[in-house]
Amino acid sequence: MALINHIKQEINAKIVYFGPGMAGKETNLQQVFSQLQEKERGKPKLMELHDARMLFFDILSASADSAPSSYSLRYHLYTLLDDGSSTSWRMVLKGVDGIVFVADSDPARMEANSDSIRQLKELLEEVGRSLREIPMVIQLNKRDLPGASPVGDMIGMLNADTFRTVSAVARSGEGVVDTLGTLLKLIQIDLRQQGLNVTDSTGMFEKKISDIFGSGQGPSPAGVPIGAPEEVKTAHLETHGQTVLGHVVELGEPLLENGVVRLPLTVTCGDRYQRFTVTVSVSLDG
Ligand SMILES: Nc1nc2c(ncn2[C@@H]2O[C@H](COP(=O)(O)OP(=O)(O)O)[C@@H](O)[C@H]2O)c(=O)[nH]1
Ligand SMILES: [Mg+2]
Repeated sequence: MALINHIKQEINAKIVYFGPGMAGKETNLQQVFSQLQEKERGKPKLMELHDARMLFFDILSASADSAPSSYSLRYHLYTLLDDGSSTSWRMVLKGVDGIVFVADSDPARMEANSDSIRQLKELLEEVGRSLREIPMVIQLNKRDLPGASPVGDMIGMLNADTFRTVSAVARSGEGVVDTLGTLLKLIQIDLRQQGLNVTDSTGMFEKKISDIFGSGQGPSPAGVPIGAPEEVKTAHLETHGQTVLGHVVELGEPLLENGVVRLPLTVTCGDRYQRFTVTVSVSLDG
């Protein structure tokens, strides 16, 4: 599902942090962002959806030492800041290449964790996808809580024995990079299985995160905190799929940003597809 830009020799992979409200999804993204320098990540953006706000930014796994024929990877990290309805999550999950499921170790949140993973399965099934084909890491967050649910119990309750799990204290940064690094490796394996020649996991980002975080220790602040992300708005347009000469043309959620409207288009023919963005500048004096 990853979007490939042959001109830039770049593969774009979408990562969604999913989980019940207050489990620590936003905290994870904050920690990742704050550890990276400006050249290693894009601007953080915030978009109002129907009933939640979506936070996203991208990070680049550049490949100084890789073969010139291999593509570098740009990872786009997304989450919802609030609880979020199925409608909002459905939009966030569109075209996802990898998932971090953030579970809350608070014993009072065990039912919320189970409900959330069930919701995730249902949302993916609705669009013909399944957790069996999408790389996913389960993060057991808030391990610092006194009386945190035992790891084994949580794995049992989440039916998570077939997934990689990482224990974390996202608030202090512990386990945040381990979680993301574990997922990046799974995504790279998945992309190679799809026949893509991707940079191996010694890319700049992976090296950098292991340098700054050491071996699973807490972070030493390097970059800047996420601060106030730039607000982007969705334009109000009807979007629906259309069939043109056997190609299905689907218009994604339009983005309105600094007087520019970006229209994501996906053109599908059989099992092949290509994504485009139509950019239109808007001025008031026309
Ligand atoms: N004790 C504890 N609290 C955490 C941890 N990670 C996040 N929190 C807190 O949990 C609350 C919800 O976090 P947030 O990232 O907004 O959760 P989200 O709703 O899943 O995005 C905040 O008050 C965080 O400070 C953790 O590892 N331990
Ligand atoms: Mg929050």
